[in-house]
Amino acid sequence: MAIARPIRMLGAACVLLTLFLIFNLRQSSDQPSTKLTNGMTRDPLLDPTGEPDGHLWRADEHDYSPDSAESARTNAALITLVRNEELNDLLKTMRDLERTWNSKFNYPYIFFNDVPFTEEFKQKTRAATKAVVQYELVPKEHWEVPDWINMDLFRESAQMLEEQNIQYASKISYHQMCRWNSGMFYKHPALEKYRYYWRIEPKVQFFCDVDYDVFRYMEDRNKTYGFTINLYDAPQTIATLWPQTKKFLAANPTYLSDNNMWDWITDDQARPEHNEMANGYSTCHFWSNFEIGDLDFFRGEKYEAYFQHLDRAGGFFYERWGDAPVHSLGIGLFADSNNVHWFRDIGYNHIPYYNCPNSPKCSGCQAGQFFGGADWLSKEDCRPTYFKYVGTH
Ligand SMILES: Nc1nc2c(ncn2[C@@H]2O[C@H](COP(=O)(O)OP(=O)(O)OP(=O)(O)O)[C@@H](O)[C@H]2O)c(=O)[nH]1
Ligand SMILES: [Mg+2]
Repeated sequence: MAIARPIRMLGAACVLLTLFLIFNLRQSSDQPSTKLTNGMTRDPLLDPTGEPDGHLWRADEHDYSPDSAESARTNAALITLVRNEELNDLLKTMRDLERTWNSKFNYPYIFFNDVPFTEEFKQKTRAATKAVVQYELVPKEHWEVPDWINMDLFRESAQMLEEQNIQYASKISYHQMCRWNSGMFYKHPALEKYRYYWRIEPKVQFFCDVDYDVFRYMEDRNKTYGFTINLYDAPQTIATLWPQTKKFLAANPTYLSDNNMWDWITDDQARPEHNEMANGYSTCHFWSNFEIGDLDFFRGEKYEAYFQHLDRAGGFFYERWGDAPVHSLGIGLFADSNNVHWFRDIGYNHIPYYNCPNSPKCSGCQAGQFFGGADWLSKEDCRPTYFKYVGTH
């Protein structure tokens, strides 16, 4: 019996619709959460990710025992500014990092605090690792609000930021923390003998086994800075950071690196409204709750002069300049971009963003997932702009 033409048409339409739905479902499961732009249609973290090329230092080929005076460790430390109340979140982080990396290499931990650590904090963090652990008080003069800051002006500005829903705007300790992380941490005497640091925060997660010495990697390749996540900032918090930076550059034109990241810093295509509100700065930055860096860069003449200029300008208090955009501008302007490395193989999360590679060494995160939570978070991804202008190295 012949099937009526309208029924045939309906059948064909159903087949086409089903194929269309299958195609779309596959696309969205290939790319779980990120809307990439700038000509990038696929998250590079979906491609199989291995270790970096070249010689790597491994724990089974060298002496990395915790107390060895002759160990293969280079002069580097894991550093954390942390409050006593965050002990449990920090212990979780330490467990992750020990499991995936540090139980093999035993780099020392240095914990910093603006008040003394409790005995419980010391006892429990010591029990979480075989590595040496050190507890340091932040010197008062590194933490206190500088005397040129007008506290009435601070309160007024904080109020205005609060009205724009800027988190922690009136929390003075948050501003102090951002300033310390921007321009003070590398001046702490406990870091004097070290060249490299890896910054760790309570509550962050590590997902992938890393089987080589990342500090030796930095040293052998002459890397200045390593990151995992690249984001946009809230432009209201940094309205005058770029104008102040340009002022500093005008007075110190020779500081600019020949191979800098100017186009990433000043991009006005991907999010024009961000660039406008931040007066010429894209607001793109390395998310500094994870960073592996060369202290010699931060202690160097250029970055230190830059920090002094910013500190005098007052934006750590009158706005809410974060250490992430400040480090990023410093690195992006004064370092050689070939010496900045994306640690794509280090699976990482600080709520709500992820760096999650496609690798059998990882578990607990979804390859290519950039955020956890509401869809609008995908807008905060600045990696496409970074990859476009700087690269995926
Ligand atoms: N000792 C001490 N550590 C602090 C203080 N404020 C922040 N920190 C630490 O500084 C780091 C950054 O602070 P967070 O509160 O995590 O700031 P954030 O990452 O911008 O904010 P969240 O999104 O809430 O995590 C963390 O390691 C904190 O433990 C403080 O007043 N004293
Ligand atoms: Mg945090």
